[in-house]
Amino acid sequence: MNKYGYRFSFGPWNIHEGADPFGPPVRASVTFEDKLSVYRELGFDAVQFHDDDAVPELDDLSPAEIRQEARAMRRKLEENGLVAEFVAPRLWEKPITIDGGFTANDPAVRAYAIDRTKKAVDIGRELDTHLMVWWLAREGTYMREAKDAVKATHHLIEALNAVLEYDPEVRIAIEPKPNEPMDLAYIPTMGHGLALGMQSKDPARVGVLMESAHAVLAGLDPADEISFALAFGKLWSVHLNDQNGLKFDQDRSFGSVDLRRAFNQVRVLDENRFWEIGMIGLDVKAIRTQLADVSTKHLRNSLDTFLRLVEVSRAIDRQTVEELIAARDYEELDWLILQSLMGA
Ligand code: GLO
Ligand code: MG
Repeated sequence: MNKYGYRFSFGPWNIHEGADPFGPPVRASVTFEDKLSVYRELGFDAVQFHDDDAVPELDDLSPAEIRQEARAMRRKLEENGLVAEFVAPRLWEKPITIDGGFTANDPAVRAYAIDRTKKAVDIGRELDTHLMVWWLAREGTYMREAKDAVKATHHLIEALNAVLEYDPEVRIAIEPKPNEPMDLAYIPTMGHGLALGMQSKDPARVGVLMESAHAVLAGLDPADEISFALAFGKLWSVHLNDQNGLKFDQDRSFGSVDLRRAFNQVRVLDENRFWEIGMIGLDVKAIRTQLADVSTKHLRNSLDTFLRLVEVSRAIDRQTVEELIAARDYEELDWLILQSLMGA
């Protein structure tokens, strides 16, 4: 924990081998244990888990075996002075979920997706977190005519209800993304995620996670997406990162593309005391060219950028800002912000 009371998290997938669709891995794999040992060194408090990061091959294990492995993972966390932020069901890698899980046309696949998600809930209980994240990777289409979007939306609500019923304590944060891997995703924005949650049986237990790159890919401003969810008390986690325009999901270091955009995300989180609400999750990737022994710098940079921007935001004179707003002198306000970001 830092002096502002923020807690930081990232997922084991954020230390990675650097493969891309055009080339093989360029860095050796780091074992899960070695990854765990760098969290504290880098100033992080918590681990974001996919269900199979915590319990590999869980599809082949009995419920009792799953719980046992999850408990062993919890001990590893404790040994490293860490906690779990959330568990996310990984529904996008298995061949049977090639055309979606919750929204697959095949009812057997939909049943698998719900069942797998319940296993992820069990893992969360053992890891002492009730927060789940649903990144709805393949819930969409490559071909618009391939699924009935009305039915698919109902299937998503059915899945929410089944999981909310399964565990009265679980809270589900939907992580919207407009595309990739699918061409068209069904839940592209905060608004879609929130609307879906409101249709569930227990809207109080469905919220959202805002990822900066996903908002940019949807043509939206991440700070406004954050604010919209905060206004309803529904922002339960964030994946801060950066994104250079409308292209593949880049997961660049926070603030590395557009510092003003990063500043505004920090500003709205800080003005709304987010440190009392949730953790600052980072979902950042080292670029492919980075050598293995220095391949955690994207995490260090992102965390430091966040904390530096908290300082910048708090140092801006409120009174001056209010006077400029009252005078509608937004050009001077612009200059005040730019000067602050330039360290003037
Ligand atoms: C991909 C998503 C992905 C999720 C993670 C947690 O675009 O951002 O990294 O955040 O799988 O569910
Ligand atoms: Mg993410």
